[in-house]
Amino acid sequence: MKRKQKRFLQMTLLFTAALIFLPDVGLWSLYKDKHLEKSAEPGEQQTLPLGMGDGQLFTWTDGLKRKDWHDYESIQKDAMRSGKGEHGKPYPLTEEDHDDSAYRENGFNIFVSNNIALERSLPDIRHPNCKHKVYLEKLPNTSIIIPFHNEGWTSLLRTIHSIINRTPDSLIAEIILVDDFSDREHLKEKLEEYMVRFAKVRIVRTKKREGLIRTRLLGASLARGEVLTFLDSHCEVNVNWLPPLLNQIALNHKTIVCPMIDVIDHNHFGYEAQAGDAMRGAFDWEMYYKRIPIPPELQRADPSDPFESPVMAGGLFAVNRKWFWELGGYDPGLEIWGGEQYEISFKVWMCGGGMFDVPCSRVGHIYRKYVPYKVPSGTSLARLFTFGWREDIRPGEPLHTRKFCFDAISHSSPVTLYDCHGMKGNQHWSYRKDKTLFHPVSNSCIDCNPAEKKIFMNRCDPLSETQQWMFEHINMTVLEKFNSKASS
Ligand code: UD2
Ligand code: MN
Repeated sequence: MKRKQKRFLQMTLLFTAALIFLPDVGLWSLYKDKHLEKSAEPGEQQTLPLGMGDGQLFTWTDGLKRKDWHDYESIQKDAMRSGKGEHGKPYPLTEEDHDDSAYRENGFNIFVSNNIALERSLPDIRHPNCKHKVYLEKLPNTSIIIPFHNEGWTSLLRTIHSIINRTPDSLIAEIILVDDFSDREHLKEKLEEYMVRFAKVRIVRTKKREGLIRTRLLGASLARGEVLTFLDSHCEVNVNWLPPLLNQIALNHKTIVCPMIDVIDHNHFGYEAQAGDAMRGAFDWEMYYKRIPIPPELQRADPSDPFESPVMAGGLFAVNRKWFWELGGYDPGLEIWGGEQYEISFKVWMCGGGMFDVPCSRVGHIYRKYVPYKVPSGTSLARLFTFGWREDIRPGEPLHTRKFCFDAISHSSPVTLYDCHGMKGNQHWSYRKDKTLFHPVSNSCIDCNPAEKKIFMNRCDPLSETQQWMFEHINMTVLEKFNSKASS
């Protein structure tokens, strides 16, 4: 073959190879776009093969452009880190480090917090599918609102550093630290001086102790971002945590979204998922927040997709700012701590919105050993609503905050009031359809002597007038289920 011909052939081959394999211009890119257009349902998130996300835009059949929001530079930097507590590993504790004095001020081990890096790395424990998800190219920006009351210095700083390092700057409108009348010295000028290095951080302070609900409200009232994102003051956000939250709100603004809340151990600061990981929020008769498994009929084909949750844990969520105020924000009458998560959750559902947990967004939170801060005297944290039916019987107001319960020890004993123990047993009562109050332990019913104004236990006799009681607001389904359980 002549030299010229050979060169020509070489060039042709090279050109063809380029056409096929170059990521942005070649046939490959044509194939890729077509493939994406075909396989994506409108509004659905798309899974991409590895390595396809570098700054490219993908157009969906809904006409919206999406991109890979991962910050690979920061991921790389995190991967290189080494030291105690890095990659979310437990800090190696000695006996002395465990001393109770380390916990007293914060409810978690501040010694350990002080000894691990403020910019420590975390393990990426998201579902593998999250690595390939793309989100809207145009996402709303957000004000990140962090209320704090006497927070530890390093736990607060680590919260901010993790946000700055793991959040695309263009998505942060501002970070508002709202001080709820703390008295610790490090939270005054020292904090202001430290935060000067972060252009987007603002510090505002309440004029008296308001509690976390009104403190969040103050932050929200000053916020200018399109979305409000609330976090506790002892969190560490994980890789690419924000885009999946904002994406869900961008698709429907009447949406509240929560990240998966991971556990930062209050002893050694090891980082891990909560037991059972993705679960739905619920509450019990005492209004205690609970997590329950996602029922089979609600399992999604892709477990990394957002799923609906009836109530949120409380502290970590994002919401469209205008919609938050349309919902009326929080009830400002709620004191210090607790209950606000039910109020906002119920309003979301009752006002035609929805609430989602987003598995591809993960944020670590230090669950304390005990509550370290003082609650002003006379403040009731339990003023809420209540349910009209339960297994024990408590006298007084219908809020069930009294701590005395009906108690009987035998089939003929008087009915006494005793501290509620919640262990059923002698305080376990059945409201029966025949209007008697049955006591499974003694196999007898509550009877009374109106003349002597006394109540006592007696052999059950549904025909006896003195054993007839008035029940209000009965849920027959629950009642029957309960009675059948009690008798079996
Ligand atoms: C959970 C929530 C929390 C909140 C609370 C009440 C999570 C992870 N945490 O308990 O966000 O919803 O339930 O329902 O979902 N704070 C103040 N003023 C106060 C008391 C607290 O500003 O008087 C701050 C505190 O510094 C923290 C936040 O409010 O940043 C939440 O308080 P917490 O951490 O004591 O509540 P937590 O996590 O036990
Ligand atoms: Mn907290």
